[in-house]
Amino acid sequence: MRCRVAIVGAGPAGLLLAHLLDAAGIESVLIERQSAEHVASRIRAGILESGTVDLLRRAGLGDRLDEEGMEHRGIYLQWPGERHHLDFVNLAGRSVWVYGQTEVTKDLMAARRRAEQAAYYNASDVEVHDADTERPSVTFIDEAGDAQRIKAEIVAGCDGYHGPSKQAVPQAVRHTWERNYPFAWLGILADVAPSSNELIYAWHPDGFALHSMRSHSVGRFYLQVAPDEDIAEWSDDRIWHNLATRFALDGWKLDTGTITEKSVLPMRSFVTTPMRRGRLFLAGDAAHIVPPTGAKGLNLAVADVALLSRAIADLLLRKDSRAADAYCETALNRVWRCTHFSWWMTTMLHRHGDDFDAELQLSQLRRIVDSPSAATELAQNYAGLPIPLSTLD
Ligand code: RFL
Ligand code: PHB
Repeated sequence: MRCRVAIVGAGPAGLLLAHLLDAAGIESVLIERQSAEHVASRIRAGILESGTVDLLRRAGLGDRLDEEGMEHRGIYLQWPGERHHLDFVNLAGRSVWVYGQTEVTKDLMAARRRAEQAAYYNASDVEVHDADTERPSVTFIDEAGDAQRIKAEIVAGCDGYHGPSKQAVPQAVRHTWERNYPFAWLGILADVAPSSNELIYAWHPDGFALHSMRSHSVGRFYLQVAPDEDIAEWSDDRIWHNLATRFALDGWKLDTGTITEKSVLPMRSFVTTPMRRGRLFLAGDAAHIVPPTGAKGLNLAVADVALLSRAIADLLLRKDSRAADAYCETALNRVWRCTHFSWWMTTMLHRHGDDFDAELQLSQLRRIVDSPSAATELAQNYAGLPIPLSTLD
C-alpha cells in the first residue's frame, strides 16, 4: 500500500498529526500496536496549556473541551503550615485547562473516524525501513495476521518511549541524555469532588503530594513513593491517610471517596537527537520524556506536532524543505526548556537528599511566593510558550 505519510503510533502525537495533515489535504495511515479501546482508556496527563487549547479549538476539536474542561487561573504551592496561590493570568497573561489526555484522545479518535482515513490497530512487529532514502516504508503484521508494507513519502515516529521508530536512526549518529529519579508517583483516580478549586503542589517531609482533578466529581491525586514501591502495600485507607497528612492545613479538609484506579509511575527525563533522519521525523515521547511535575509531556507532544505538520505540508505541497530542515533544532529548543522546567519542579518539590537539600527547597519555594519575578518565571513556564505555527496557520 502507498500513502503520503505513515504515522507510527496513535497516541495524542500521532492522532493530532494525522488530523492537522488532513486539514491541509494530506492523507496518512496510522499504525498502532495497541487496540483502539486500550488507547482510548489510558489514564495519563491532565493539564493543557492555553496554547494547546487554542490549537485544539482551531482544529475543530474544542466542543467537548469547552463544555467539560475546567479553566484554572493558576496553582497552589504548599509546604507545612502554608499554602499560596500563584495566579498565572496575572503573572503571565495565560491560564491552563483541566481536560484529561483520555478525553483529548477520544476527541482525536472520533475526528479520525470522521475523516475516514486508514488506521491499523493491534499491529505487531512494526519496523521502519529506508529512512535515509526518498522511499521509506513501514512493515508490520496486521490484526488478521497478514504482513503489510506501507510505502510512504514521509514516516512520522510518534510511537512513544518504547516504540521502534528511533531505532531507525543509526546508533552512530544518535545522542541520548537520560536521568532516572530516585522516586516514583503513586497515582489514584477517585470518585470525589475536588477539595480545592485549583491544583495543589505540596512539599512535605514525608514526600511530595499533588491534588489534581478530572472533573467536578472525579479527583486525581499523586503521592511520592519509592521507585520499587509495591502497590499491594497501599490500602485505600493508607493512601487517604498519607494524602491528608501531606496536604494538612488549618481550616481545610480533604474529602475522600471511592478509589477507582491505582498505579505507580516511574519518573524520568530523556532526550534523544536527532529528531529527524532523512524522511523519518520523531515527535512527542518517541524523542523525549519529562517527569510529570511540570505537566509538560502532552503539551510538548502537541507543540512538536504543530511544527512537524507545517514542515511536512511545506515539503510535500510546496517542495519547500526549510521548515523540515529546521525541525530538529526548533523543536529541541522547546524540548530543553521544558526538560529544564520539569527537572526543576521535580527536584524542588520531591524529598531527596538530606536536611540541607530540604532547607534549600523550602528557601526556593518561599522565594517563588515572595518575589514577583520568581513567580513569573514559574508561571510563564507552566502556562507554556506559544505553540508553533501549524497547518492551520
Ligand atoms: P504516547 O501517548 O506514549 O503514544 C505513543 C503511541 O505509540 C504506540 N506504540 C506503537 N505503535 C506501533 N508500533 C509499536 N511498536 C509501538 N510502540 C508504541 C503506543 O501504544 C502509543 O499509543 O506518546 P505521545 O503520543 O507522544 O504522547 C505523549 C504523552 O502521552 C505523554 O507525554 C504524557 O502522557 C506523559 N505523562 C504525563 N504527562 C503529564 O504531563 N502529566 C501526567 O500526569 C502524565 N502521566 C504520562 C503519565 C505518561 C505515562 N506513561 C507513558 C508511562 C502517565 C503515564 C503512565
Ligand atoms: C494530572 O492531573 O494527571 C496531573 C496534573 C498536573 C501534573 C501532573 C499530572 O503536574
